[in-house]
Amino acid sequence: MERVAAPPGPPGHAPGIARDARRVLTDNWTGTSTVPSHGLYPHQWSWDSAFIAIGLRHMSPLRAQLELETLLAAQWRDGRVPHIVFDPAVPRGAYFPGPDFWRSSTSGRPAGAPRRTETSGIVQPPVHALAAWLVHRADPRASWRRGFLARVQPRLTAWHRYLTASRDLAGDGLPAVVHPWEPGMDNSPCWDAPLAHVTPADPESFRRADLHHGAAADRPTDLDYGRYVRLAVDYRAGGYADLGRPHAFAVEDPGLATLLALSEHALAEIALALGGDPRPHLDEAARLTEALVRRLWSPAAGQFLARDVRADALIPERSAAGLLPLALPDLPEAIAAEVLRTAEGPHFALGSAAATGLVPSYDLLGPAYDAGRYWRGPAWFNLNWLLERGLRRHGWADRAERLRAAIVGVGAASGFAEYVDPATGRPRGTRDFSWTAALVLDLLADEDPEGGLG
Ligand code: 2M8
Repeated sequence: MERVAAPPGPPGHAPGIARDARRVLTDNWTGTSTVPSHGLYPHQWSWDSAFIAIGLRHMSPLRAQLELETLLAAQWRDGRVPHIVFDPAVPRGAYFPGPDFWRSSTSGRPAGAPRRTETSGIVQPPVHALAAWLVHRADPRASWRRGFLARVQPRLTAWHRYLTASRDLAGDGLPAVVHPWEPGMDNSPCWDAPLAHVTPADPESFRRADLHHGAAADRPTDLDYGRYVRLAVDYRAGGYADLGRPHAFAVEDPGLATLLALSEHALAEIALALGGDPRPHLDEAARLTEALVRRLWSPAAGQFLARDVRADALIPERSAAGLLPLALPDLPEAIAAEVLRTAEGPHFALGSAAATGLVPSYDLLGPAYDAGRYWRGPAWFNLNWLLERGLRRHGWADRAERLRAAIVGVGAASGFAEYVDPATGRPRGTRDFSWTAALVLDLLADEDPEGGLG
């Protein structure tokens, strides 16, 4: 079995890794933001930019601020932060679905899409307030000088309000996603059942661009792609309206809800720093955590599960998103202990000496597990970075340290791969992937990793 090199020692012993990670972020910088990777993803992606800013702050706090401000400048009037901001300098056909597909400046007008910037019409998880707070703390003087927090605060608040108001499709206090790309884990087996009744778009009606850059065996199938296109076409036809219209796909995802609650904690810190009242944000974070436990916690599974809103039922598939609530400061300790037990058990093998120590994106024992295909098994660095925070948050410092070393070691040895086989560390997807480099850089930095949160 091919195995990737062992993790390195403490942060100070890895100058070569930090240098290589910085090089990736420099090469992928466009002047106002960072592409996830030049070939496969040549525009700005929403949650990528948040993770990228978290790493960039260690090499250029100013660039990290710009990264977030560029994204937020494309926010729609209804508060949504689009999942892609298209770079007009990139050839139209370089990525599908591109600006000609989403047609945000026309089809998105009723929802307040910008007139001059083309974007997609769906969203991704709200990691942005957390990123903004961490970026501010990296160089508070530079941040105050530019009025960074004061500029981003209203936009971040409107973004959260969009998710809690316009996306509470079940009326149960949790935001729902209306497309499998919105939780960021595009082709997770969790979406197989809710997607099954979606009629795929005619394969002749679109042309995939991803297969020019990625191996077909690593990427979603044509059938799934047809369904993604159908859902997006229908959403566009409805003017990207959320409430009061039917959605063929509507799911509550524990990963997205966790990141919203975590970002509310960050908004509380931001409000306090700006001389405001943190309480509304702390109350909102507590409300979200309570709803997460009430609606998505499965005592039988020992983890959080996604909920199919149309069927009003939990989806019986284990995704690593169901472990992420560990990152929440106010998660009841008994539940946190149970989640840890599941993470370290046979389904996820966190810290396993027989593997890389990274958690897979999907259940190692699940019927759909595939070590190489996108979000159906491979280990992703952003999920592991969030888990590392969760372990530390709940006082499991030794485990956090082992996971930190694994992320840094496997990330660097894989050439900052987009994702890896969780057993062997074999790189998959694209290389020199921005958020892998950024989060490795972040874990190499010697600082207070909590950023004061909680
Ligand atoms: C992947 O998603 C895009 C669609 O948004 C794609 O497959 O073309 C996902 O891994 C997503 O989480 C990520 O943000 C994006 C860019 O890295 O790529």
